[in-house]
Amino acid sequence: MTADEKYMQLALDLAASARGNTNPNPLVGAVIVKDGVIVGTGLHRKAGEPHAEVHAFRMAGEHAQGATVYVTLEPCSHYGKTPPCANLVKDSGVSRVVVAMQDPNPSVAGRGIQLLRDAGIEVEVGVLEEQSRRLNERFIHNMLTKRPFVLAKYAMTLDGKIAAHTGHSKWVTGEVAREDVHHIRHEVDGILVGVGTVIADNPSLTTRLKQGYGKNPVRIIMDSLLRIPPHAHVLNIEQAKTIIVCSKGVEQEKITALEKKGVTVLPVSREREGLVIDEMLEKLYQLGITDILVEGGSAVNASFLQNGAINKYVIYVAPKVLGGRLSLTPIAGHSPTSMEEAWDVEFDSFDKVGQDLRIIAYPKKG
Ligand code: AOF
Ligand code: ZN
Repeated sequence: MTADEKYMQLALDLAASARGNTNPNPLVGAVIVKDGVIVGTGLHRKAGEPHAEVHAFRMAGEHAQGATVYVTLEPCSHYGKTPPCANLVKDSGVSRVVVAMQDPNPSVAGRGIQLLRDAGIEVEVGVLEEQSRRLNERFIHNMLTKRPFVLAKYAMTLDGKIAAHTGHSKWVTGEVAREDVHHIRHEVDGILVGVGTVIADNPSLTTRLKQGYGKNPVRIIMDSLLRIPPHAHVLNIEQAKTIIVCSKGVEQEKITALEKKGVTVLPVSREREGLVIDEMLEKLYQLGITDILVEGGSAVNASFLQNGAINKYVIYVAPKVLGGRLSLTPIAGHSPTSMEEAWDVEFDSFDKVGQDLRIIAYPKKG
């Protein structure tokens, strides 16, 4: 690792520590180094609070003169909730700026870098860029598509089953893997299941972490005909907010009854295969949902897959073999006739979590 990479890695680590707290804003870290000494560090902790650079320059004070600043994202050039950081960097007296990646936000998009270069400051872009892109995969997707970033999560046996044919599935994975899922729930804005899962399991879809600090995502239930049972746990909005996505044209009385409970009802168009996924995602983004953990069942997973709407897979594999022609599998939907119809993915990582494996994969690009 070069010295630049070492300091950028520190900035990335600082940024990552706020994972789940900055939505809809990105995760950003900054490190200021003068003569080999770290004189300032900062990170963006929460949307609406100061940007990473502000904290770092406050700490560095006059030591910023002639220093190098490392930032994981191009300093902003716009007046948002806070004034532009590029001006702050320009006026700080630093002599060199190292940036991991350009800001995909159309209000910035290279203008921050240009402003600094125009001021005669040396700017280097692209140090640990790939890591920075991974760190802000959700933010980048939001900026480019105006849709939430979708994570598909399921837990299966070694032979690819998620439940017995009766629907019994408690439990596929062990305690450590299940706790891991609660960490993801804490980080995302929304958690989505189909009404079939609500009817079968009556889950509460809240975050239950041993440490006790978990935030609850908004619960999103796909229920085109509003079949949700009146006493479903997810209709108790004292625990967490709930959005029920139904088909346009369902009876108004059903909608009103749910709205009286404090639930948001979101009608979207319906096509032969079910609710129109892209329209739903667009509307959810407009409601402020920047990422969604899709927790099934297999019909819901299939509609996301078939619409090319899965952005990341988080898959747990348990050291168990269930067998059974009628056992349930993670993704249902229409049955392909050949392997050519398979969706290609790329493995990113695999880890052991307790007794189980966790595989992270991404849809293959291009
Ligand atoms: C952050 N934190 O450390 C940096 C950001 O609404 P605002 O004023 O907070 O601006 C948010 C935008 O600022 C964000 O979309 C990104 O383009 C840019 N940089 N944002 O939240 C930071 N450096
Ligand atoms: Zn800024």
